[in-house]
Amino acid sequence: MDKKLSLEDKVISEPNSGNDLFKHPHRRFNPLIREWLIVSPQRLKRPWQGEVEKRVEEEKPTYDPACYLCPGNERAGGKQNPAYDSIFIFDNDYPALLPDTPPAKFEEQNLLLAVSEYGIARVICFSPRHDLTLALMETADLTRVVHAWTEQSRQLGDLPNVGYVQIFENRGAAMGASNNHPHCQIWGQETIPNEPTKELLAQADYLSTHGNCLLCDYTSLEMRDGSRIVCQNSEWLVVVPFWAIWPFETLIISKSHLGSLSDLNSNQQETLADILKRLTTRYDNLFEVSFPYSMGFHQTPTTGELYPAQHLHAHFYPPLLRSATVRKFMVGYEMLGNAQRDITAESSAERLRALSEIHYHRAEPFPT
Ligand code: H2U
Ligand code: ZN
Repeated sequence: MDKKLSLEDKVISEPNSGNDLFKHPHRRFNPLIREWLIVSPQRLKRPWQGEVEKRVEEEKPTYDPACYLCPGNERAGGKQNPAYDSIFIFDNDYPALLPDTPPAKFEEQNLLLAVSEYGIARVICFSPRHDLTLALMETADLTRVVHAWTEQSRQLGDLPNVGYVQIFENRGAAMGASNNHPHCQIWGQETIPNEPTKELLAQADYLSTHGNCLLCDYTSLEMRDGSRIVCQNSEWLVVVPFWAIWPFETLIISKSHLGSLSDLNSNQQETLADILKRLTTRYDNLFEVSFPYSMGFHQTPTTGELYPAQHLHAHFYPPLLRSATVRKFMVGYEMLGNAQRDITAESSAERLRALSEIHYHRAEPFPT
């Protein structure tokens, strides 16, 4: 090759067309954050000699006397949990952000910049049962979790100093979760964090250029195409996004143009619970292990401004790659260049789609 080809010089290909773009190294664009990633499907043939973690799945008790989050137990900070029987919400004993932060700012030569940040951090325990996960909870109980998310989003978002509410769950030691008890965190903070900021700008630009919502258009496209769909119900679509970075990354998108969890009606709350259970069950069934992930919702900021382009969605970022013991690391090229994946989004979606929605723990044993 004696000159660099421009994007215009490259042959336009249809997905699965004769020129096999998706079988060779290629770049894909993430329109939500306007960043590229590299897809290298040919690398799946390489041998693996890296770390192999032992898969140890010990039976968990329904109540753990040593757990900081189980009902009736004393927490690390010395407070005692009530004997709760459903959802339990408390202010984080070790919050990253504090409500009594004095406002202050520091700047030097446009090179050093620091600004105080106000915030409130809470923990939401999903269930009194230590041994459960979203996948193992009943849909009715999951609906109560969704209801707590909507109520907390509304409550924190209504506070005068809160401009953004971030809900997230770290599940499993592989993702740094400090506790096995089913729980998530919710932070209400003054400013909009980096990831939603990138998405909000991209969605606003898309709306002003195309006159439509980015994720409404993307939802229609994926529903027409079908190759990246994992599962869906009347209100929610789950896809491995075209631009997924993590091997089995998924995006849950509301089929209606809603901005926030606090906009959900009761049917949308119930159907969100249904789709969460179905997706997390598929994840667990993939390698027959309690699947680790970080997940969270991106919703409308509560700064008081209008964000008509913002479309409610949840990201699931699971690290497992080819088994219960081999995970993807975001290191090397990814720290210094950009994200890269081997398995294509379409093949990940195909594998997730083929899995049962009956959890392997709950499945009937095979007849012998
Ligand atoms: P993670 O599993 O995502 O780390 O969330 C657990 C949170 O629970 C963590 O932020 C808090 C930690 O500060 N926590 C308490 O507030 N009290 C405790 O007794 C234990 C953990
Ligand atoms: Zn517990």
